[in-house]
Amino acid sequence: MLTRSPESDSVRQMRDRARAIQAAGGVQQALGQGSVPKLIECTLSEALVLGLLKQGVAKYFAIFGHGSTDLGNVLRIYEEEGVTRTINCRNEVAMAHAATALRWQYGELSAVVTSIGPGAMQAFAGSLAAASNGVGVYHIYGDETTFGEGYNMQQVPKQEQGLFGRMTAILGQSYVLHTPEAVRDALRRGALCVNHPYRAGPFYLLLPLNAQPARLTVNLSGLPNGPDLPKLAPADDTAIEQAAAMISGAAKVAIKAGGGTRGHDAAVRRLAEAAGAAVVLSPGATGVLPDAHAQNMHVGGSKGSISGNYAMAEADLLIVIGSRAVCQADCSGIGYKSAQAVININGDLADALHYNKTVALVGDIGVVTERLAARLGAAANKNKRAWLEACAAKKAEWAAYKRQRFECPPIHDAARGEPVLAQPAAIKIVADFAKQIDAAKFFDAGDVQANGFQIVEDDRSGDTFTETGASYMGFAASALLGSALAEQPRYGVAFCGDGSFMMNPQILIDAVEHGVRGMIVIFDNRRMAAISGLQLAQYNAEFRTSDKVAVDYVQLAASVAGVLAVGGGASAESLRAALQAAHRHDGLSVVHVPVYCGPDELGGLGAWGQWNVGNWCEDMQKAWIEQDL
Ligand SMILES: Cc1ncc(C[n+]2csc(CCOP(=O)(O)OP(=O)(O)O)c2C)c(N)n1
Ligand SMILES: [Mg+2]
Repeated sequence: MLTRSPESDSVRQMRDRARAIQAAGGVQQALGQGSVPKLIECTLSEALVLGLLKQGVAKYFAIFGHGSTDLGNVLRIYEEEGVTRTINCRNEVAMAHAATALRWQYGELSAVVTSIGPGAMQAFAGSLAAASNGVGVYHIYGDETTFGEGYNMQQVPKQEQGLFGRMTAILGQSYVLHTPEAVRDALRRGALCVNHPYRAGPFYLLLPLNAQPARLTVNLSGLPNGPDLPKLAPADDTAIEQAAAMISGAAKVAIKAGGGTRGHDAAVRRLAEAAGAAVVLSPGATGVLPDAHAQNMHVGGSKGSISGNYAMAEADLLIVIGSRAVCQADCSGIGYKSAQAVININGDLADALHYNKTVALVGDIGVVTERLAARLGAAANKNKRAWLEACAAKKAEWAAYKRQRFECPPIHDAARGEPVLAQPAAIKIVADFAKQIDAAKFFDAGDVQANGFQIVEDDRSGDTFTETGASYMGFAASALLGSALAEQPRYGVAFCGDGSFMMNPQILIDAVEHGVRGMIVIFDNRRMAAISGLQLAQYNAEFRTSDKVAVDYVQLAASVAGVLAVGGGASAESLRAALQAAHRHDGLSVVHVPVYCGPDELGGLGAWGQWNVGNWCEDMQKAWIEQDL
């Protein structure tokens, strides 16, 4: 039995501070009222919690260890006084994803807390998703002691100091809190990193075991708030006018809307309509233009679509907005075969100058896009009619192609010996259901993700969160946990492959423990089919991308008290019924859908672009060298 000893003076002082902050409604307010003095003496752990509070961070995802017990004790007391909330998780990769999703979906900034060593390594791995999608999250890891009295268990076993700090600094920005008073500087750097206007990412705070309980005098007024930055845009109209003239003079204009356009729906639409441009979406930008909008050509890129890739290949003028030109988005650099010039709208100088022949419009995407649209004359879109008609014909072709697959009856599956739904048909049913119940959709990797961004028909950004930056298997299911700490949680549906689900099944327990309402749909083709598909396409043979172990996912999920698990069956009707039953459950539900895998072409949605991978590299690179862009 664990017992608590009476609280020491220092703990009582900490509790009093927490109580005063709670009563005042925040650190700043408590300072204003004088209920907490500006200069206090406390531990580094508490100073960090107070500094984060000033930046609006009061939510923590944690797996504690010997590397974070002191910080854990502060979080316990602050939670008991109603100031912070900490939820305990079961896998650091999964909780890093949850924190990423909380910021990405709801805009709520939080911190991930781990122990030293393996816990930190796992959270660090998971933070690739935050880094790749430009999502700001604080990561706080226990770190080796600063006295160097000998190796600490779980540190990197080398005669070198600060190795975790160096490792993490490669992926994001990092600060080793070697000196407790440095917390002020660390939090100033962190605030900009996690709130950066166009390149936010993870900020790692390394907390040495012996520094956590070290006491310091901290000036609460001196701890930095989050940055309050104005939107930036070009100071004069020279480049905007140049871009407007290029648009008026071009016959075939395509806009490539990257992930940075999310949330700038109105500006993108206004520019597209004023410019008479076909809009091609990056996989992560579905919904930025309504699906049915005549100028929405759907996704374009290595996977792409008939219409999206047509518009990319044929456009003579390319307008890139908020894209960092990831291989999947621009066919590894050879997607714009006819483009004579580029207008690139981006906050980041390097991204804005990624292509040659570019007029770079550097600044806030919404502001710059609106300014360019306003500069276009009423006639700018008049000479684009033939182009938009050709694009519309391709969109109709893509719609018919998709419809054939959506309406495809169950196909005989060799592994199961019976007919089951093909993955595109099953995903479409679930995506339609999610729209009907106004749920957020999450995707992570594999054919489920690729088919997913080819299928979803969003009318605004913010309805789909597809982790296209890192395609991190396990993100989708884990992302549901973000809602556990959201102020106003929205029902979410995670679309998971069987392979991806088993990367992070911890959500089954975490979701119940922390009261998540949502659904996981497992599209089970008994393999990592996206990779089997690549192997077959490239080398005509698959290798080690499937196994022979039958798993009863319904029984597995149902073994967790509080989870409702249902079989989706083999038909559209049975799947719809299962989704309804699952949605009625007030908590986490899991729907298992067996899906077809095999050579039938109705089992997939095809790949319409190129990719610099495997045995395609030689041809791809030759084409890349020969093109000027
Ligand atoms: C953590 C992680 N490991 C490996 C990969 C490489 N990878 C991409 S898709 C994929 C297979 C996905 O299988 P599954 O989730 O079952 O989806 P399916 O393609 O079968 O629909 C793999 C191994 C990855 N993206 N993430
Ligand atoms: Mg699979």
